[in-house]
Amino acid sequence: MKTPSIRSARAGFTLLEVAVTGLMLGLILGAAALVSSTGGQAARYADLQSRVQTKARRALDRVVEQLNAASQSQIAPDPGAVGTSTFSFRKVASVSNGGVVTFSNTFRLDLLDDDGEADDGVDNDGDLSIDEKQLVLTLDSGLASEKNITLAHDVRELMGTEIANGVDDDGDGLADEPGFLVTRSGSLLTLRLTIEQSLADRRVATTTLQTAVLLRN
Ligand SMILES: [Ca+2]
Ligand SMILES: [Ca+2]
Ligand SMILES: [Ca+2]
Ligand SMILES: [Ca+2]
Repeated sequence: MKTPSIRSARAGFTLLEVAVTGLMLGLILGAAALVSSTGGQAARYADLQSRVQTKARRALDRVVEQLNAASQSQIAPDPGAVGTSTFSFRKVASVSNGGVVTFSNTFRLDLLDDDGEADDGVDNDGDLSIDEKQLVLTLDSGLASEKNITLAHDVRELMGTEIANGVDDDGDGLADEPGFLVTRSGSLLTLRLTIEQSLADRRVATTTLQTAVLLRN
């Protein structure tokens, strides 16, 4: 009488063990998939942050390279303390023994609508950024040889954490300043640039960098 009941109980445990094992396996696989998916998203975001930082650094490096030897007397309009994101400049090309200075052709920096984007409060190109800009350098401005070079795409419409509200959100003394801004104090130009891009899941990577250039007389 004992044997069948033990066998039956034994068979019962086996089925229960199978069920528990199956459940645990399911949970483990589910957790692993979740970790893998979360890890993938985190990696994609870290990659985007890295690319946005690199893009901002390279763009500012190129602007600084172009402004090397720019003359303080040849910047128009004068950025002053309020700043500007669009200006022309000329570099000191040579200085004669008698002190006569000659200047280069005119360069210009412009903050223009990014490719496929219009300044209309809407994300026209579907990249989740609204009214983003591109920073464009013009060589030989006003001449037949004039040439445009884009130094950076995905420039945020406004600097850093600024939103269009007439208020200075980031506390730098300027309200609603653009995502690329140059100010001047004495012979020192200060340049700031914000690059921003989003992932499809709407996570946003933003980098704001600042650098300075010493102008020639
Ligand atoms: Ca856009
Ligand atoms: Ca737009
Ligand atoms: Ca501000
Ligand atoms: Ca603001």
